[in-house]
Amino acid sequence: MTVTETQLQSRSQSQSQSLPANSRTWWKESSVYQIYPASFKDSNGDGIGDIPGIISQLDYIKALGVDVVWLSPILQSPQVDMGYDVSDYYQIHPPYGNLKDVDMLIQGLHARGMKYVMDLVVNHTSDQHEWFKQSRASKDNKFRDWYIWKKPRYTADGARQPPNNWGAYFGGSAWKYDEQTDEYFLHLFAPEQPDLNWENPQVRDAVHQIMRYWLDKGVSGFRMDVINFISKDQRFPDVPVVDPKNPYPEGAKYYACGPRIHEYLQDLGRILKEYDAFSVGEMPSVYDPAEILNAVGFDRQELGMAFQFEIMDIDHGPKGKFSPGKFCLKDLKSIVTKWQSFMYENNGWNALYLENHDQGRSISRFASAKPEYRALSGKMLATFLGLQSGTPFVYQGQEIGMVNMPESWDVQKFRDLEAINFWNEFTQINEENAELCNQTLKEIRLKSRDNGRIPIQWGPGKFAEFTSGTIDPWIGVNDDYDTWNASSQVSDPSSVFNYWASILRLRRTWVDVFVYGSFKLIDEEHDDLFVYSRSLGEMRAIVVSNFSDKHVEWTVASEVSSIFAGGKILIGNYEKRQITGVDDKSVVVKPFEAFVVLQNEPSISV
Ligand code: TEU
Ligand code: CA
Repeated sequence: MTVTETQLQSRSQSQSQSLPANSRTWWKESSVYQIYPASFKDSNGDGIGDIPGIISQLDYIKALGVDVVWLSPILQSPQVDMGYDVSDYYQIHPPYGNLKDVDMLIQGLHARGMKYVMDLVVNHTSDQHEWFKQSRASKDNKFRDWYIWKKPRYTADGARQPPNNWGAYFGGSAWKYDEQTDEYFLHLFAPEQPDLNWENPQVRDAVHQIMRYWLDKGVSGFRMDVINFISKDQRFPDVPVVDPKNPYPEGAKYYACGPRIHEYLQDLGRILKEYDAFSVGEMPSVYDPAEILNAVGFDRQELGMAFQFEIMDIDHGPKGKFSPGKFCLKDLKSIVTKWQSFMYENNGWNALYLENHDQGRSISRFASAKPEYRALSGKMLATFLGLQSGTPFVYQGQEIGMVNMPESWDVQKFRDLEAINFWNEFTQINEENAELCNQTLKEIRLKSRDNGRIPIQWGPGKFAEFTSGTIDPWIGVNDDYDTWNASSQVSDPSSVFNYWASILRLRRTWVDVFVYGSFKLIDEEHDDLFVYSRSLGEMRAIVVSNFSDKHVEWTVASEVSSIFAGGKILIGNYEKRQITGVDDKSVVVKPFEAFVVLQNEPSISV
């Protein structure tokens, strides 16, 4: 239930007198929709999503009410890591389309008042990039120093070893031996993704040139892939081995926000500022807001915002992503409060997200995909995330409540090298322990990247109408598309799609409160409810989210009881949510219920 557009529109004008604590800019007032091109819409029947397919859905994206569209990589790539292995920064991956299609996409977005943000993958390239082919050709090739080459180490009995013990994110050592020149090269991800050597000014210049080329073509900014990994500790020291079963521990302490990171980001920031461009840096393995503030502080002129991974890593166990960990609301409260308060108080900015192409679906992970709770959960999570301080990111399919792959899917249906490599290695080491393998498979199904790469469900027709052809899509389609699809939701005012659209509209309308307002956690100790307030000047909103399947009798915290009395419900995911009068000391919050109460809305003539 939402107030009418007219009411909302006329209210926004009366707010602008209040001066927010934080600097104002367009990308803080924007929301972003992330598209994974291979899985969005296939226009030519080859089972692979493509740019013309995206163009065919621009009105759908516009109807959601987002301002920016970020595409995961579309540049030429052998697709070892779905385009996060670029072999040519100036050409488009042919199955996705060509440069003309990109021009059409940019025109189509601009015509609808939206912008295109490109995924910039410059911590590493593909091993098929011409730079790397040259670099590996010989030690005196002029591209040798564009990558990170080191001599082998040897054990006492002469066995050749990698230069250090860092592990790669997709398994094994982060170093690959190259016979031709008797040296190892660094690859933090797959061996087909050699890390660029940012110490080399020619590498930095080449990246600056790539950025300018695409900005001049009408791209409005960048999502920067693992951009905090580009500066490595040049000593390349070993990491202490804690688990003898894992000889290659993660070396992030020696490359996450490394020694020269801010020097490099200042260079990028100068280019971004020239174009008033959008920027979001992906920054894994950094949990200290102060460290990220050094990159996203408004006065730092480096990046606009960053994806931190604390929420994404919240249910990782002690042995990493696919080891059992437990999602706990109290942890979520402390993480969100830390980032919301810190960035507000320090003129930084948050990138708000609960899903992307690397993560399990948030309804399955943090709420409930059970039929009776699925839509409620999608709307509750939209309320919880979408009204925080920061720029909200909606990942394709999240707006229609897509959930994880079916439990019945066999490992043969997995497509992502991260899960496949991990599962193959894990079952080899633990083949006698069936119970442990089954438990791990359950964790993979919950958190695997494939969950976010299942084709978008457009309609009830074959292959969920993702493809026009008869060729099977490159990855399986979920088995719930006959009832969960975009076409049934766009025209349904009570759908998850239209609820997301209402949340984004609330942000646009109550800019002072929901974009620039302060954040305060309410009732910190509650086990099931996440309640927070947003305020600026006299205006205050209370956002209530029930993360449980229980009816919760909530004794309204005294600090908000007055709002409950005099406030107005702006939105809720249950019909006819009534709020208590000031003399009622409690309110019953229903399973996965969310609602928002606004107090002291400026008096307006409607
Ligand atoms: O992901 C970086 C990253 O940290 C991932 O390893 C992430 O932690 C993991 O996928 C979670 O399971 C970026 C891209 O988003 C990812 O798709 C790429 O595979 C990776 O970089 C290498 O480019
Ligand atoms: Ca296609």
